[in-house]
Amino acid sequence: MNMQRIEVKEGNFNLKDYQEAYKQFDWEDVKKEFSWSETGKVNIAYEAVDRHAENPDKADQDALIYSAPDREEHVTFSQLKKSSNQFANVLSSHGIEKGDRVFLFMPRSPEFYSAFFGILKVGAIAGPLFEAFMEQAVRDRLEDSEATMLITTPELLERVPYSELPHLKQIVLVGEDPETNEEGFIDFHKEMNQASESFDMEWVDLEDGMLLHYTSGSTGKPKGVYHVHNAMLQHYQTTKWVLDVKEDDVYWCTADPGWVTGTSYGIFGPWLNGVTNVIVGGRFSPENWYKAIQDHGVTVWYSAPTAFRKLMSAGEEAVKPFDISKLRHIASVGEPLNPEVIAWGLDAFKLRIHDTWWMTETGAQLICNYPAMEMKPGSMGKPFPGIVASIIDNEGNELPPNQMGNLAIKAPWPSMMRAIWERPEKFESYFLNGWYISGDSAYYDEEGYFWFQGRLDDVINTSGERVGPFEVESKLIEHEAVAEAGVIGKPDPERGEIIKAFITLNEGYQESDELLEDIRQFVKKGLSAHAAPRELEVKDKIPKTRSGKIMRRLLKSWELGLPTGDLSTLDE
Ligand code: 6R9
Repeated sequence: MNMQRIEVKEGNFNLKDYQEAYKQFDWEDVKKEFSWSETGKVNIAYEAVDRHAENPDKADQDALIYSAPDREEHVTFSQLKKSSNQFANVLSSHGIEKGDRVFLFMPRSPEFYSAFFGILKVGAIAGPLFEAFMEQAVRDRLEDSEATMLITTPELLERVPYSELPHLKQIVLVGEDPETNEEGFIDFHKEMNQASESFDMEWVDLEDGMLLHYTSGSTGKPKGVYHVHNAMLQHYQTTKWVLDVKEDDVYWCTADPGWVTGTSYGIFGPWLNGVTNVIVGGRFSPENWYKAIQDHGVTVWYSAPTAFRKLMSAGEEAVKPFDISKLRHIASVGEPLNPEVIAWGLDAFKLRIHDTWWMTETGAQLICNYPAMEMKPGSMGKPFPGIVASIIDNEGNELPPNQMGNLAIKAPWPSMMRAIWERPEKFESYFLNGWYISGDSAYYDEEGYFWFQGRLDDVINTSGERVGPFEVESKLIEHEAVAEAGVIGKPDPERGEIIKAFITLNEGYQESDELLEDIRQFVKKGLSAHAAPRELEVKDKIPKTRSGKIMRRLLKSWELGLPTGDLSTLDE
């Protein structure tokens, strides 16, 4: 790799001195950006949609560009205000009130966003689900949240065991001609057509609930991460400074709203900033994605390492036929961003890919690379102003630079989860000495850059050396034959654990003993002898979650023949 650091460029966050900006920052100042700091009336739907619809300069700007193989639609802020009002009226007429849980189980579409904001406008709590969930995953989430209403499509209804969910009283069907004779079924289009376009918004408290995101740990059932309207402060400010949006940008976040990235930055971040938001339906392919960037003139793009790696493996040839010259800023989240991917981005797009670190529980970005900051490839960057991050030991003491430990954040911050649904003891277990414990292991260097090592459960201890799977995976994919890699520790009587790597090969490469040995030597020379995988196995696919995370615990269960635990978030 040729670059240790990559130089800065201009951005919204232009205060030359990060330390100074960090010291001066105050969340109280961000409040002044919102009208509720004067009126006292709060609803995130107002700030994201209605506020722009009421502004003559913005009302007719596209809020949404929806683009799927069979459908393309532009929705202005004014139209989104009206359609979400209509849905809020539908909800009200069926008795949905503040605090009720209303879940969405449907593909992204203009209807999805009208429904989503309709839910928020009545003060209810939205629960978005991945459309690919199967019955058990849907059941677990609706049961735990005691959701009273579900919005879904006739096609997906067969995966909803509604007769076995006593709290679920009503189902809204979004479809061409849904059969809604059964009691409790509501025809979305029919009722929307009859509903008024004006609605008296339910003004709520900053600390009132707006979102329930279910997330799976390595063990046990998925947990409901509960977020409140106050999160808007951080959605707004991080989108402005880290994703660097400006009013005339065309922004594309590739994440599904079933994943927190698809709500915090696929919905709230761009719209709180009044930016045109592109939503692309259909399947991933390098051609479809580059075409979307070209056709809609995308300027700011937020995606995930798994996608960038796929694009990288398709090669620079795949991007050549498309004009993506409007693109000016790229960011990444969900997994560590391999330095190799950053180097490739500099070649293929002539742009830096900015890594950002955060979690479902944190609600918004916490540790980031900013346009106006020097980047060290492989580092997730520095804490956002207003955020105190550190590395602590298991007793809650802060560690000095360059020591691996628990990545922790001083609680609270605006977008922090406020509860785990109905599980107060689980919520408490996240905190130690006033620190939120992320479950990730990391260290920071003398210059305050944070370096991700792995989920704590994933860190490998081989002959007394702690090895983060990420650095081994990153080195592996630098090898020309390797497309993707997942690395685990495999119990070994002599060494505690040995490193086992699962890899997929790039097109044109055949598995052979020589090739595997070559890859091993490549890691040994490039990283260290103790980090070189003792075992290498070629797979067709590396198992990943729907948000693109390598499921190392699944690789491990397979390897050891152990039960696989909750697999609801496993991608097909
Ligand atoms: C937003 C999101 C959270 C976990 C997190 C960490 C991993 C996310 C990362 C990253 C390294 C990054 N993660 N971003 N690891 N570098 N930039 O992904 O939320 O789905 O809850 O996952 O993802 O392990 O703890 P969520």
